[in-house]
Amino acid sequence: MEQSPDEKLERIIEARMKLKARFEERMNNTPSIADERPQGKGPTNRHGMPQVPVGQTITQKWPVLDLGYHPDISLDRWRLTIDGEVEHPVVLKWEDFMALPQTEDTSDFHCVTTWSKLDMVWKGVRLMDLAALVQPKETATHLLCYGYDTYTTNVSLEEALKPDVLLAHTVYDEPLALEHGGPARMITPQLYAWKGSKWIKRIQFLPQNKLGFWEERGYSNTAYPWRNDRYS
Ligand SMILES: Nc1nc2c(c(=O)[nH]1)N[C@H]1C(S)=C(S)[C@@H](COP(=O)(O)O)O[C@H]1N2
Ligand SMILES: [Mo]
Repeated sequence: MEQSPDEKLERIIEARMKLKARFEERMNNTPSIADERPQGKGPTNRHGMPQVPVGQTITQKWPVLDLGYHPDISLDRWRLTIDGEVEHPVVLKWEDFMALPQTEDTSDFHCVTTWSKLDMVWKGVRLMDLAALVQPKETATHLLCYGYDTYTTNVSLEEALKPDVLLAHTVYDEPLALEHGGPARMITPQLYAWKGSKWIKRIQFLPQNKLGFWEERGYSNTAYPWRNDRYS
């Protein structure tokens, strides 16, 4: 039977509570929150880390970094598949995605090529809320995210379910530009930014780790900015 919007929201909220209980301790023990000797400088950020991670320089501009191909997906052709090790795989259309709980958050963006952009104002859907929608099985441990440009990148669930991980469609109150991954991209403020796929098309839950595009080419599997964890 079709669920009403209220029933859907209820289900997401309940599933979110369960996921939080299941992952909270692991999330709080990740290096970007729990490291006793984080490397970096400046005042502490909201996770207790120095604002500027080791080896990073602050930029006001926002450079564009990708494989050189910017796939232009119109909103009516846009689809987001969430599948793999989950109870309820879905293919979302743009309207379905925008009907999910929306989150605004201000966070920092750390690129492995040594620039950081602070206090970026994002709006989008929490990865946690998408996970609550599809309900990862007990066996799920990692995500592999796919972009419309053929990019892939992997993230562990204890990183992906953090509250600042968004599928963002808006930045500084404007629709996300194509060159920055619009209409929707993932962001991972507590990891180097290559972990956030631009032009996101598919999120696959996996029962084990699987390396993505850069991870297969010598970038770190884990990508912790306050450990200078750039290469494997
Ligand atoms: N789909 C896709 N996502 C991607 C990339 C890419 O090439 N393709 N590059 C990554 C890298 S290396 C970085 S640093 C950031 C850059 O995002 P920006 O171009 O908006 O600054 O996107 C990441 N996400
Ligand atoms: Mo990057």
